[in-house]
Amino acid sequence: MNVETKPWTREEFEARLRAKEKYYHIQHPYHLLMSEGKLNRQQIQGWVANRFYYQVNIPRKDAAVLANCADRETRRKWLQRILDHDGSGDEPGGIEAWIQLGIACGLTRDGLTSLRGVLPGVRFAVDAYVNFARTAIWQEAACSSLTELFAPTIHQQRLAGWPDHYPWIAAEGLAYFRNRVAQAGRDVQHGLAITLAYFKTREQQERALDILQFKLDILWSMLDAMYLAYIENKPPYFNIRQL
Ligand code: AHQ
Repeated sequence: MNVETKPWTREEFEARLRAKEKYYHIQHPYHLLMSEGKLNRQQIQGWVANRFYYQVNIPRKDAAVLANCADRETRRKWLQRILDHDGSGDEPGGIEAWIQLGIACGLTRDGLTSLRGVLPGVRFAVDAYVNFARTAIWQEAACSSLTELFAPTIHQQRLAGWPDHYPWIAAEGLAYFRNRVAQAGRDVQHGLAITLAYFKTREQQERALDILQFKLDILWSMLDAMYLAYIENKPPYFNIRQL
């Protein structure tokens, strides 16, 4: 078997997955401005309103994974992701926490849930993620969630920086980020175990890296749309004279 077709060891495969961190959206100019405290109120509100579309679609993405998965043990674990976002029992869940973030940023519950502010480019990227989870085999959808390998850092960066950079946002609004650090860590252990166990041949391992890059592209493209609209002030049709 020549070098180009020999499967990577489990350790090498995991290292190559983790090496994709350099493409994570923490490096996107929008996020860099955010972490430096350089976004104004409207630019923060725009980000929160657009990311809300991503958040409300995560449980639907995860329900698609469940629907495609015949393995009861996997479903029992994967189900927790839906409960984390939709809430269960007395737990209001992550979608409610994101609404609280929006309210802390000066948005309204109705404004957020109406999805009126969602940019076309954000909608296309998020819908591509949900549709991928609906049509791919569940192991490939599980692999696409591995961008969360890199998520704890980005949530911790917000928790550390926002109080100083954006003192106008009430501290309780940051609860989503606080809850997500631990949840992301737990979810990613499960997603990584599935990925390292399923993608065995070199061709499959290369496919896994392509799937992770596809998801990184989704996160990056969302911020591209927001950058054009809220930093460059060139939202869709900005140059079309309104009759
Ligand atoms: O808040 C986030 C979240 O709930 C999820 C679920 C997970 C998935 O299944 O793809 N990915 C994800 C992410 C969340 N927050 C993003 C952020 O930057 O706040 C990061 C994102 C991810 O890394 O995929």
